[in-house]
Amino acid sequence: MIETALADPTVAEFTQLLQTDAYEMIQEDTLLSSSLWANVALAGLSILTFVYLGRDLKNTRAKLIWVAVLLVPLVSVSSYSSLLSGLTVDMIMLPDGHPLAGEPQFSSWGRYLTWTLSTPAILVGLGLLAGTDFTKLFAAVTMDIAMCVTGLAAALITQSYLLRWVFFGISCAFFLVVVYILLAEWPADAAAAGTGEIFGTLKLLTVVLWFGYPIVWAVGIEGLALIESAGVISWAYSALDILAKYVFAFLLLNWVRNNQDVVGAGPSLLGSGSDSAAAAAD
Ligand code: RET
Repeated sequence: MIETALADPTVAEFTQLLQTDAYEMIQEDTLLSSSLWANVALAGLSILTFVYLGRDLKNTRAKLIWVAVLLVPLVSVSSYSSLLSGLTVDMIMLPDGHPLAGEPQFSSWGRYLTWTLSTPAILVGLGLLAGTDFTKLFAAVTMDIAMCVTGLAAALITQSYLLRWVFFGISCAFFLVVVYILLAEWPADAAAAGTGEIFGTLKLLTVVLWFGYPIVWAVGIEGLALIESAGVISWAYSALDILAKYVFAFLLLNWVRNNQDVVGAGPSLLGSGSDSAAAAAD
């Protein structure tokens, strides 16, 4: 059956037509394309700034945080260029039951894909700042990747409206684990490492802004379609990105640069000794 569909030239032509439509839609929609260009420009500026700010970092942990922070605009510039070039956007047909079913709708699915790389970098930066251990960092990063991948699935499902929301729910569950780690686990680690104050500010910024993403998804074209303009939705994500990525990363790197001694004195990521050594000591 799949072979028959693929062999049918009308299916291939239809898909290609939708992709061409998506690319042309970006070019013709000033609101939409400006939301993408703004991020390409700011990501470029951030890369230059962060390279400059990281030039004389001394200790390993500070350098590691710098690598994580620098990854954020590096991924972003690739992400937004791919969106602009039409590579990671499509027109998709939403399933029956969806308020916009029956009409091809714009989807910038590449966003979810690139969050799979940028959000772990943010969490690695925060986890290192908090001086957390490898287990908690691993849990936060893997749950976060699962959140992005299931979010991508929710956005791409076209056969069932209900299934879109099921995947949205699964993604939210992973998200809540990340929020739990940020709010309940890492603050104590940060206080012990002497980075409690800056961690508190960045934690708050992160949690508040990250909640904005599922809200935009839910009210936008992908979800309930209360907002139907692809340009407005794209600007909402782009504005969140500007604050959650570049402003966040700048604040983190700037603090690390000015407090290298505190950062360097934090505990090792793998703890002070092995579990067997600890057990033997007990
Ligand atoms: C989705 C939809 C499904 C449910 C949830 C979502 C959460 C997304 C988040 C994205 C954060 C992105 C950032 C990017 C920076 O590069 C996938 C929208 C919970 C929290 C900070």
